[in-house]
Amino acid sequence: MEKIQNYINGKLVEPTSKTYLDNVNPAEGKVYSQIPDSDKVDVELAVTAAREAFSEWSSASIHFRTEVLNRIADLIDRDKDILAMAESVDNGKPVKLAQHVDIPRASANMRFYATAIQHFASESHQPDDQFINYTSRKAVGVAGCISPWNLPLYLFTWKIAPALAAGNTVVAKPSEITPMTAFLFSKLCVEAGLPAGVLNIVHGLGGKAGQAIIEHKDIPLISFTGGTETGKRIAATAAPMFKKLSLELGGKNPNIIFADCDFDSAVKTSVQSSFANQGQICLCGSRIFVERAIYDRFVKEFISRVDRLTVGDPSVEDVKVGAVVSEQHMNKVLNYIELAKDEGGKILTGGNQIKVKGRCENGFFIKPTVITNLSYNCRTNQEEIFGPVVTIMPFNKEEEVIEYANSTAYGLSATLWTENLKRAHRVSDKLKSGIIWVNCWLVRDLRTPFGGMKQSGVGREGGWEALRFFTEAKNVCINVK
Ligand code: TXE
Repeated sequence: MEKIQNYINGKLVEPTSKTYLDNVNPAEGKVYSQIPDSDKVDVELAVTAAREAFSEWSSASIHFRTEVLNRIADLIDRDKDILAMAESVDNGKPVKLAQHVDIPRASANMRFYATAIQHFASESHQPDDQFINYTSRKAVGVAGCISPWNLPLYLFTWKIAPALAAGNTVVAKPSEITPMTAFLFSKLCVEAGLPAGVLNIVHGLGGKAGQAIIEHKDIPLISFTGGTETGKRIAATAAPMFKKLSLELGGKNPNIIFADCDFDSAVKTSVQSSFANQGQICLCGSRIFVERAIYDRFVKEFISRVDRLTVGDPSVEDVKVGAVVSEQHMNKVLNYIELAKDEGGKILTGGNQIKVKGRCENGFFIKPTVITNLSYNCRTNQEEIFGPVVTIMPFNKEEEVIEYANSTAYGLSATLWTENLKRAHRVSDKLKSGIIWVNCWLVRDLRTPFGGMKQSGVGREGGWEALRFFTEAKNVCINVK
């Protein structure tokens, strides 16, 4: 059985404790590899390597850093099918989704920041002809990057790329639930000639290896994506240490459909935004609000399309919905379906685990589920479920749906369907979400600020925001007279 290794100081090494955790293939419900159960000793080795590599990497030319990051992107492209299959086996997502989204976007992350750093300017200000201010933005030091299991390599590189491009060195920990592509990625970094110690990957549990990264005194900045509860714990550790924090957390995103929408486009895209990646994307639209005039027609067409989604073996070409990421997560999602029933919800389709024949008979599959007849402020409509489960309800007036949409503790993204331009701007302006899509979903431009409001996060990733996060600004004012 394959044993994943840590990547420390340019070498693939076993955990100092020599202890490992089981890594489960969620589509088969079977252990298929082992991951290092790393601890603070391993983190210390990683931080030492990163600290020692910092001076050379941060003072290397931008051109050199661009070259190395682009070489890594080239190798991701070369090995895209291997990486996609590994992502699918580790996470349970359809291999086609990994091939078309996860892996290409991991490569795009590396390429984007490899060149963005070449255009990342700082400022100068001259209040009069006596003083000149210039702002220098330089790498901070050893960055701690912690990523989740839903888009493993995509979100892993989303943090590492800007951190490295800006000249930091990194100690990264992928989720212990989906470690495989980070391990394969570390091999590509060795092949690309990334200098030793610039990137260090420590595998293991959040509360052990992850916590050791968060609390390490020589890691001054932390970039985290994961659950809101974990984000709270990380902030509690990091804040008294005055660490710079970027927290990309959960969401409970509204998908608002007005009667004047492009109906076919709205219903087709709503199936995607509800169930892509088994609903395990923080940007999924898990609360659907439909204007009453088209509610019955929309529900009928939406359910008919949802029922046609093939759920099954993620390695099979036309499967749209694979396994959810773990047995524990499957049970969490199934418990929420039971809660919905207790709260008066009516299951329009799905609502149960399904047994898939063949090699996946022991896998963790949930039928895409649509629930109605719930109040907008019940727990099912307020808490992040993060699975193939959406609620749907009608609304009458614009003000009413804006209140519903803004009613949760989250504020990550929202989707809006209307052909009325004024309404698009008016409603977008009132929605408390960091990212809003109008008549589309998951269109990503890496230059745009990415992140949520309220309990969906702190700070912004993406574009210049990420490079600003991973650099420290210093302003120098010179008297030239
Ligand atoms: O994420 P966790 P989980 C939501 C979703 C999901 C919930 C929990 O609702 O059900 O979060 O998911 C590491 N110090 N999202 O439990 O625990 C952990 O090892 C340092 C939304 O999988 O937040 C992993 O690498 N690190 C989210 C990473 O944090 C710690 C995507 C995420 O794990 C740690 C994923 C600690 N104390 C889940 N505890 C999104 N916004 O996309 C854990 N970790």
